[in-house]
Amino acid sequence: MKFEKKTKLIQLFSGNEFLSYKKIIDNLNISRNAVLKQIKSLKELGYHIEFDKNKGYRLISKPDKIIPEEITNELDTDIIGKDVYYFKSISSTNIYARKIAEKGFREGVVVIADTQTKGRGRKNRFWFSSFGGLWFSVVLRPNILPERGMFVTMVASIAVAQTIKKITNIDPVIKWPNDLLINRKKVCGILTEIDIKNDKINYAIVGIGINLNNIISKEIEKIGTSISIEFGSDISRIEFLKIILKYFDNNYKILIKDDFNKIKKLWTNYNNIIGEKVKIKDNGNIKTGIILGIDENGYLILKNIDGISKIFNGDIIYL
Ligand code: BT5
Repeated sequence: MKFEKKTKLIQLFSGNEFLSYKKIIDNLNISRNAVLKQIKSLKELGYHIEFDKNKGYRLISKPDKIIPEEITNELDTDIIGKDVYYFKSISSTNIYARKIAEKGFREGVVVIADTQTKGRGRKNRFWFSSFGGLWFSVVLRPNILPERGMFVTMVASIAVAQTIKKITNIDPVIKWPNDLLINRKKVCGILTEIDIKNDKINYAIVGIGINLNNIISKEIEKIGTSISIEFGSDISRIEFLKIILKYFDNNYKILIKDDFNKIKKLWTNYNNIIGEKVKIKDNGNIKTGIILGIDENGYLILKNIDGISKIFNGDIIYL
């Protein structure tokens, strides 16, 4: 109930006009005292609200805090982002998302945290997740063949690329299989974990880590950068996230309609790896060759002296 009122009040304030007591009371169907309480609680969350005794209340600025009601407010999606779970700090959003997926929560749930103490990359590598970045996971239940699971990562990476382009006008590059780069440095990594039951995808957890306004720690300075560094100023985390969720929802709907060609096309817009000479490392196994493209399952097609090989995991090193 409390949650609904706050959401309504935030919606009312979106118009950027002064709101009289009467208007708030009529819309929220609460007492004058309850209005004061709601305003106080918004202020405590960091909303800057001015008061004029003749005109009423007006919203001056919103905090760059992750507030679930702000994410769901006017989020125009069909599947992703209907439910949001927020944590100030968590071990890993992927771990929590997996727990709730196991419990049978519906698809589209977003788990987000300001910081992660055990943020993970692939193969259990550490993922730096300090305040200011976007660290979140989405629970999905795509009805596609398990061997096409890589497309889930692809639709997420395309959504992040589309958002970067829309907000900053910078053209990021998607580096197969799960990185996004700006000026050859990593701004985003994606960790997709898929659970298969009876030869079907039971759930997929898509963990997305984006260096937005966070500081890049010394350990990764040479390989990583943030979007705010490349853009030149900080960006609202909530706005950025909402645009990603909208693109992600659109791309995901294309995926579950089985339109893989359309996804491959979108993905190719942010990719120029075809024809590149690369080395691919996977668990001590190294392959060198030229990239011919990706196949119908999203696997990389590599041409080397032994012929053609298909690769579904590994780290690309450009030669
Ligand atoms: C990834 O792994 O790139 C996947 C990262 C996924 C993180 C998200 S955050 C929300 C969700 N919850 C989690 O616990 N994880 C997901 P990989 O390709 O293995 O890259 C890992 C490597 O990237 C590390 O070994 C470092 O070299 C580098 N790295 C670590 N933190 C970074 C950061 N913040 N920015 C850029 N590079 C980083």
